[in-house]
Parts: sequence; C-alpha cells; structure tokens
Amino acid sequence: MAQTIEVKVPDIGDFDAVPVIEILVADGDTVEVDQPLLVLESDKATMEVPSPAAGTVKGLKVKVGDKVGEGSVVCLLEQTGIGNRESGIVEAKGGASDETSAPTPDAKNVSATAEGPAVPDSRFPIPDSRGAPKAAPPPDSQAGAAAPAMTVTVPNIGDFDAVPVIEILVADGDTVDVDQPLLVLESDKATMEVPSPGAGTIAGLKLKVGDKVSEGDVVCLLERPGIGNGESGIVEATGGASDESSAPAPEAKADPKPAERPAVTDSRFPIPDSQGGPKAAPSPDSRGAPKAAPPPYAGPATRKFARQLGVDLSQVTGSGPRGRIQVEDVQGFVKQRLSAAASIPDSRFPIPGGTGIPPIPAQDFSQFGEIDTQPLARIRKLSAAHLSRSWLNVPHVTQHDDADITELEAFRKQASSETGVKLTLLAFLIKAVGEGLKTYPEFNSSLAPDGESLILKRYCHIGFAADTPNGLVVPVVQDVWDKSLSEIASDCARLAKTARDGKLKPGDMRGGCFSISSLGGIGGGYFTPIVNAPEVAILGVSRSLMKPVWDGQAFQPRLMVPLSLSYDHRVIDGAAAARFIVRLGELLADVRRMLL
Ligand code: CAO
Repeated sequence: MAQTIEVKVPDIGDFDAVPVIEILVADGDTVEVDQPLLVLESDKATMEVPSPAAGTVKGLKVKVGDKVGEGSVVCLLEQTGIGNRESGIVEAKGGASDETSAPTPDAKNVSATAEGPAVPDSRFPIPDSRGAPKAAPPPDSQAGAAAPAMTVTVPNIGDFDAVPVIEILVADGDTVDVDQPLLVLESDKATMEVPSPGAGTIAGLKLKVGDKVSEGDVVCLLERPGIGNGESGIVEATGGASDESSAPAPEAKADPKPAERPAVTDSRFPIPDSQGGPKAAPSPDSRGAPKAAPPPYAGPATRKFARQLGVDLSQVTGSGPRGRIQVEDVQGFVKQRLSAAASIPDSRFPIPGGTGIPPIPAQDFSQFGEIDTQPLARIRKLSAAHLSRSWLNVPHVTQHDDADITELEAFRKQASSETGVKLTLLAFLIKAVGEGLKTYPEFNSSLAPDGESLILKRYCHIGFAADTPNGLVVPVVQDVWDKSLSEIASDCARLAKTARDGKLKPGDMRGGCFSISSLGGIGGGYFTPIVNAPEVAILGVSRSLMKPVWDGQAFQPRLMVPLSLSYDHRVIDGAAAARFIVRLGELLADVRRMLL
C-alpha cells in the first residue's frame, strides 16, 4: 500500500485566512515534487503551494474562495515510489521554523508525524508581514528628517535572489497611492508585487522588465506630496524590518549598499547631496498626472500563460472574482484577436506584414462642425484594404511618358465604323501592354511570398480599373495574347457594364497579370497608380491632348496620351521600366507593330 501524506499550507508569514484563488490540480492527478497545487493570494502577494512530493492527489480539501492559513490541509497525496506504511497519513508543512524533526524520506517539506515539522521553504516568499517594502516614517516623525523624496527598494522577498522583474506598473511622473503596486517580480514559485510604501510621485524608475532584483535593490525614487523640498533630500524605504527604526539621516541613506550597487549612482537616477549629483527633479508632467492604472489582476499560472502567448494582460478583461483574469480569459482574448485578424479584408485600414505603423488617431470631427457618418460600401472597404496592403508592401516607382496616338486615333475611328464594334483606346492599350509583356516578361510576374524567387507567367490576363457607384473594381480580360482587338474591345465593354451594374462575379476579377487604370475619359494629367499586388506593374492612362511635337524641323500637332507606369522596384529596375514604357509608346504610335 502506498504511503499517503497530508499536504498542509506551509508557513506563509504573518498571513492569516488567505483566499485560495486557483486550484491547479484535481483528484486523481499525478504530480511531481514542487508542482504547484494551488494559488493563494493575499492583498500583497500571490503564492503557490507546491507539492511536497511526487504522487497522486487523492482528496482535495479546499476550493477556490476558501480561506486558509498555515497548517490548513490542502489535500491527501499518495506518494509514488514509497513502500506501504499502515500509519498512512503524514503531514506536509512549509513552515520555516521547526525543521528539527525528521522529514519523510523523499519530501523536502513533509514531516513524519501528525505534528510534523515544517521545513524552511525557500519557495515561499515571506516578504515581511505584508510583502510590502516598509516606508521610512514620515519626515515629521523622524527627528530632523524632512524628506521630499524616498528611495523605494525591493523588500524582503524571502530566500529569493535575483528575481526577474516581469512587469513595471508605473512610469516616471505617475502619482501613486500608498500600497499601489509598482512592479511585479516572479520567481519560479511565486509572483510578488512590490507596492509603493507611500503616496507620491514616481521620479526615477530604476528598473526595467527583465532586470533581476534582490532585497534592497532600488526600485525608484518617490517624491512625497505635501513635503517641502528640504535640502535633506532622500530617505529610504526598505522591506527589511530591522533597519526601519534606525534609519539614518536621509542623505546618508540615499543608497543602502552603494558599493554593491554602483548602478544606483548612475545618471538615470540622480541622488542629491550624498552622491554629489543633482537632486531628482520631478518630471515635467508629474504634477497632476493621471493615476497609474491598476496592474492586471491575475495569478502566476495565468501570467505565465499570457507571457507564453505574448498577451498583454492589461488588455484582457477578467471574468473571475473581483475581475481576476483567468487562463480562459487569456484564451478568449487570443481567440478574439485571431478572428479579428482573419477579418482584415473587412477592416478599413489593415496594417499587414507587421509594419508597426501606428494607426491614425481617432478624432471627434463634430467638435469642428456638423458631420454626417455614412457606412462604407463593402467594395470600398475591400479595395481600401487591398490598396493599403499594396501600398505598404510594394516599393513603388512611377515612370511617366507621353505616347503619340495620332495615327492610332485615326485608325481606331475608321476601324470602329467599318467593323461596327466600338474599338476603345482601352482595347488598344490592353493589346499593346500584352505585346510589351511578351518582350519584357518580368512585367508579367509575381514575387514569391518568401522573396526568394520570381514567378513568371506564361499566360496573359490584363485587368482594368473600373469606376463604379460602389467603388473601384478591376475586371480582367482573359487570354489577351489570343484575342483580336475587337474581341478585347467587346470584353472590355461587357465587363465595364457588368461592373457598373454591380454584377461582376469573382471569376471576372481573377488571375490578372498586369492592370491598366484609365482616367482618360475623365481628364487630368499624370498620376501614380498603385500596383495591384501581387502583380508587379500597373499602367495609368490620362487624357490625351494635342501637343506640339518637334519633328526635327518644325513643331507638329500630335495627339499625345500621358502614361504613368508604376512598378514594384523589388522586381523591376528603372531601366527596364523605361524600356517598357518606350516600347509601349512605339506600339501605340504604330499599331501595325502589334501584328509583328
Ligand atoms: N484620352 C482622351 N479621351 C479618352 C481617353 C483618353 N485617354 N480614354 C477614353 N477617352 C474617351 C473615350 O474615347 C470616350 O469618348 P467617346 O464616348 O467619345 O468615345 C470617353 O472618353 C469615355 O470613355 P470611358 O472612360 O467611358 O471608356 P473607356 O473605355 O475609356 O474606359 C473604363 C472604360 C471602365 C476604364 C472607364 O469607364 C473607367 O471606369 N475609368 C475609371 C478608372 C479609374 O477609376 N481609375 C482609377 C483607379 S485608381 O484610383
């Protein structure tokens, strides 16, 4: 028969009736030695009660909300790897004082008798009575000490040494109340908050997340309200009970262990008088600064889980008692963020690719005048998302040129009347671009998402931007290489009408290799179209104008169409872009070249 021990709450300092806030195991669970069984939380510290031995949890005696003190029975534990013993139950205590009795064979804090001894348990921080660093008495209670600021140091945190700072809860200039948590430390066994020893203003934070601290390390300076800027400067607040009453004069106590902690005297933390440095000046906004936000209320297991997922607990709403954040809350938060990310196409300004670009701050325009808020059409939201994505991901360059379409225009009008099919300039542009893509295939490509290769396309589908009442869409003319001018023209007419009617199907907009944005029917000069990624180039076309063109002997009136070629500079060099636009000009100037 396996030996069963009774696990009891160890010595947890002066705490009494501490609420159980989390039960980390269930009956039947097998646990390792030191595996946390439950979490207690006083008003100052969160403590885990670890298992004193490896075994199986047999009879949990506590539930969340129960209040426990030293000696309260947590559970029965059937130890593994221990021979049968009729006596059955032994006691496990974590207390610090009475280790003299023989412990059970394998457990650090298991005793062999019902009144079993408590083994000093370094896993439990016993940060004085409340875990708080003790403030030096107010200046008026100290003979001759009129202190405008105090140095806050890490209090007694038990046997812990070099405990990592996992959260900083205040910033320089924050005003804090007495007992307001300043930072959170986390050893491998407990999460501890270091509260402010007094009300005041944080004037010189000394620590950052990741720093490792021990008792006595300086946390910050605390400027104390209502106390004049006396020359005496700084007093110390320590967690050690012993030196509080014998606090030396303020100047002498600016740093309790200056030799051991030279960083205290560095320029980030001016120590007046005693260090010969400047007095700690209040930060400019320290007066009237908003009260520091309360720290996230969560247990160590939740904090650890949040850290593993990179979740900022201050953004998570707790569903537990008194708003305590539970593991499930963190899971829900992550789930919600993931589904929000998945719906990026529906959000107006997605910032893809982790650019870290801060969002445009919200403004209440109604404070400047009357406003009318209208919901955006779905297409507009989709294209806004797509355009933002392209603009942010693609390094754009735009090459401008004019193409002479004097002869093309004459031919277009003649052929249109002869064939009965309205041959639009757009159809010629699409045909010319198709030919250009044959000559310069890198314009008919896409960059592989990993940036390691270029995907060249052996087909030619060309999209054109169409302005519709609901926003911009880009229908695609399929297989341009295989189509005549009149086929392309009728495809354009059909697709443009379908677009304006709002009846384009997804298949009408798929597979584009290159896009054309023609504003020629409207007017205006050159512009900088946005590449329709993952395509690598787009041609902007503006209104054609008769211009005087020098032919070597005289100016000739020529119909010139402004072209604006934007391209992805990761794929296309400037020289290639210039060659491409020149080639387009040649094709448009003499449409017979398209037949070659
Ligand atoms: N120069 C001079 N006239 C031009 C021209 C140009 N570059 N392009 C077109 N025109 C003329 C046409 O010949 C037509 O005249 P007629 O009626 O006398 O024949 C008139 O302007 C209207 O043309 P259109 O724009 O209706 O037709 P299109 O085939 O040229 O273009 C389409 C079709 C769908 C591209 C166009 O209607 C459209 O929506 N353009 C806007 C595209 C857009 O919004 N781009 C911006 C995207 S990025 O923000």
